[in-house]
Amino acid sequence: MSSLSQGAPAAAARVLARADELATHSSRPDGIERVYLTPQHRAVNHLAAGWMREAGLVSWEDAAGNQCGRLAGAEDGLPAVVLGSHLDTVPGAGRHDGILGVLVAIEVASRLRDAELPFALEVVAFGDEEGTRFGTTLLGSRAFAGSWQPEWAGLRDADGIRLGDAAREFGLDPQRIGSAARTPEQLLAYLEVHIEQGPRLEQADRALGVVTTIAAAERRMITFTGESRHCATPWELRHDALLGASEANLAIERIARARGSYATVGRIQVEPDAVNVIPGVATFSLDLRDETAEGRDATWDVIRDELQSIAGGRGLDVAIGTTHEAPEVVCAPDLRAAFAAGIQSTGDGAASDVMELFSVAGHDAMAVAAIAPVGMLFVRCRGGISHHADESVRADDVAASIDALEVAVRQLAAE
Ligand code: HGY
Ligand code: MN
Ligand code: MN
Ligand code: MN
Repeated sequence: MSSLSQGAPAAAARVLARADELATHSSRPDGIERVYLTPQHRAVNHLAAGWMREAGLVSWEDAAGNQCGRLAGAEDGLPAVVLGSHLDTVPGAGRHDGILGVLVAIEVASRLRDAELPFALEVVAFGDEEGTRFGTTLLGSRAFAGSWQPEWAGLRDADGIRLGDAAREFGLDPQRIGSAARTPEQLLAYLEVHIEQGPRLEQADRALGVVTTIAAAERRMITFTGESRHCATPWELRHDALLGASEANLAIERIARARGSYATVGRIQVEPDAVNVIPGVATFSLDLRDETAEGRDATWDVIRDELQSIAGGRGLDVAIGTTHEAPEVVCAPDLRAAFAAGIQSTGDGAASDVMELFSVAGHDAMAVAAIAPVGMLFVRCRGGISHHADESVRADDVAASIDALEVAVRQLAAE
């Protein structure tokens, strides 16, 4: 990569060092897990606030626990271009998913602190993108985008703690989380830098890529109910819920692969969970995605019919609950062009032939799209590995992403 800015390598080194520091704030000794409204969330908000202030931003924590920073534009009260991503993680996470976008944004804000932009420049570190603790997703960015649901205060984590009580413990007023909402008038655009979490950039030997759309996604909890019986029960009298769920899992894989959708089963729970008792109840989560809501829904229709057929064939009941639904999000053409110019400035191809790709992974941009045009820049990650400790990025790619984001923001300022 020939045309990096002079300060880019040092900025990239600072981003990687800060990512290492954030990684030390984990609720588990054996790896990274940092979830919403916990002491670890508090610790990384504090670090991010300090780095934002060092960069010249005014920093505050909003009513939903998102850490925000703002650089005023040429005048006060201007609408903002927001740069952001999330600081929470999945269990056993890597150190760059979400974190990279927040740290790169802080670097770019620091570079533009005296630029007298025709808009305010904000950095937002969202507190709950993954939904690890309470099972939903995008809680921080949905509050930011005005789509917080008051009933979410009643969500419970694996220990039975209500989100509202956790929020109070964290120092927030659970009744006011929704007041974190921004309005469309306050935002001009949202730009997010994120690791690709897939192998396509690496396979194409590209450092950076522009995101076209973010996949349509749905999350469901599926419960098969049969009869819990002694393991001495003859085969012909059994109604084994776990065998029904197991057959369903393999059918989901077969159907989704054949249709080019992405499906992942997890959070499997069995009752009673004993060695010598036939499971009467088996529950699992299903995360289903496709490039469009139409494609996702068509795949779901086939899966749902197959679940009914499996249940019928085994004398089971099947119940389905939807816990999350998001249509695909199309990234704004002018933001895609701004990122293309940014990539071109780093020497990673001409603007006309930058790599464009759709995001299978979900991102905070999906929520913010409700109130602002969004754009995303993907950064190559080794082997496409993510949601795993082996997640890693190259320093020169991080350097390029900082330059590309700065050029993109400057291009918006020049428009
Ligand atoms: O689920 C996702 O794709 C994101 O990592 N939250
Ligand atoms: Mn993630
Ligand atoms: Mn992420
Ligand atoms: Mn017995």
